[in-house]
Amino acid sequence: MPYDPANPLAARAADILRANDTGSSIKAAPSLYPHQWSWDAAFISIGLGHVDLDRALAEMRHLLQGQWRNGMIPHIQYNPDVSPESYFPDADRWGTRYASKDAPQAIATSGITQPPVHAIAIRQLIDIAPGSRRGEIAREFYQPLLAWHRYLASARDPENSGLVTIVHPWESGMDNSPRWDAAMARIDVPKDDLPPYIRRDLTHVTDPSQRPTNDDYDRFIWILEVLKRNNYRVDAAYGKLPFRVKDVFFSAILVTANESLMHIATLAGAALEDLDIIEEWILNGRRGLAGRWEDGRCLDLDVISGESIDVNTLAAISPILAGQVSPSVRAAALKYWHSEDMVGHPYLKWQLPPSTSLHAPQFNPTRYWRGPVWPVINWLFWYAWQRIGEFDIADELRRDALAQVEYAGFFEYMNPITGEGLGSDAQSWTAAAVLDWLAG
Ligand code: 9WN
Repeated sequence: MPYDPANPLAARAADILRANDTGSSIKAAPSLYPHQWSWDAAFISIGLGHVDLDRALAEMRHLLQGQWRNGMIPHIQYNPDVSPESYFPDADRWGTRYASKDAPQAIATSGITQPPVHAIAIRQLIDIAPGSRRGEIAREFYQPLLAWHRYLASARDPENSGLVTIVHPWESGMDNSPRWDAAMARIDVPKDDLPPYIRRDLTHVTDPSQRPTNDDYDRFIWILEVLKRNNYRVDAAYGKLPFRVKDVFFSAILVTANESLMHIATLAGAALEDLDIIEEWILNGRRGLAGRWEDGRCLDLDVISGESIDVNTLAAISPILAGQVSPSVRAAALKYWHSEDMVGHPYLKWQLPPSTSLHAPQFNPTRYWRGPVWPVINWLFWYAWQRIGEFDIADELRRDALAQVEYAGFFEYMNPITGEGLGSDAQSWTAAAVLDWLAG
């Protein structure tokens, strides 16, 4: 079903994307996030494709202009027209063009990355494009996406485990999740060696308790500093980096993205050797995830301590994002999903997954990634349940997720108990998720 401007929710969603469009790229949110974020751009393109396919493709093209020579897609591409005072860390703080030979010189970017939703987005855009354009789109995006996935399979997996190592909590996309607490607590920030900074995020939210704490921020900025002093060479400096985690959520998205890449490769007429490589990445990723199951949950691995990260969050069922789940994985995921840790908790306003279990000691209904429901994450799990054939769950999820946005507005995240909208209003990826739900 194409975009229907007569549907008021769809029309509001499209208006948000239009209002956040700077002409060259779409801000992740009007004031809190005034630049182009990597996985936001991919989600935005998925929703925007229903309204304007060419604008959605242009969004991905713009993002890829900032791709590094080593294949990495940086997590932020800075808009040169936006004041450096509107977001911290600003482009100068990263200083990527001076510190790294791999970074683009003419475009300012951050020096870390985010989950690889991009091939999924391009595949979705190919699916809605007219048949006559599909090959052309595949050919345009195939090589950059292949280079991106190759970077993740090599620089980010020196162990060849099939799992991606993230080197900063921001790379996970779930930046302040309690999954990172133990690894973060170990980082002792040398305050006299941390160049001073001013947080800008707190000026854009009504209540600072919805955002990370100052101690968290010191650590976020200290890891940035260490990466910069190592010229953003994650491969060369791997053993020295203070935060290294095999992130199962990121790794599961990569498997799905590799399946999308396989489709794009085929349409683009890629060489057979390429298809073999992508197939091996998929199998290796699934093997890696299979090895992370403990007591019915799939757990991240703290590479530095060698320990599993035992926290009840939605990431525990990440392997369903990787598709083709075995009967035992499906059963474990279904059990966890319906349990009180997830959508089965009686206090929930809607049956939507909280980012952290209400039973977890770290649960906080209003703080960033520590409890709230994120519409964009609902979209990902809706997509995942459909892919593995759990259509009833997917339908219920879509219905409740739309009801939540109708109730709260297009917020970045919502209180799972009261339904109150939190973080940024007019968040682009929330609008995009709604557009895709209403189209499908
Ligand atoms: C840091 C833009 C981004 C999302 C992340 C979300 C939040 C940034 C921040 O906003 O992170 O990258 O400043 O808190 O956690 O997933 O991409 O929407």
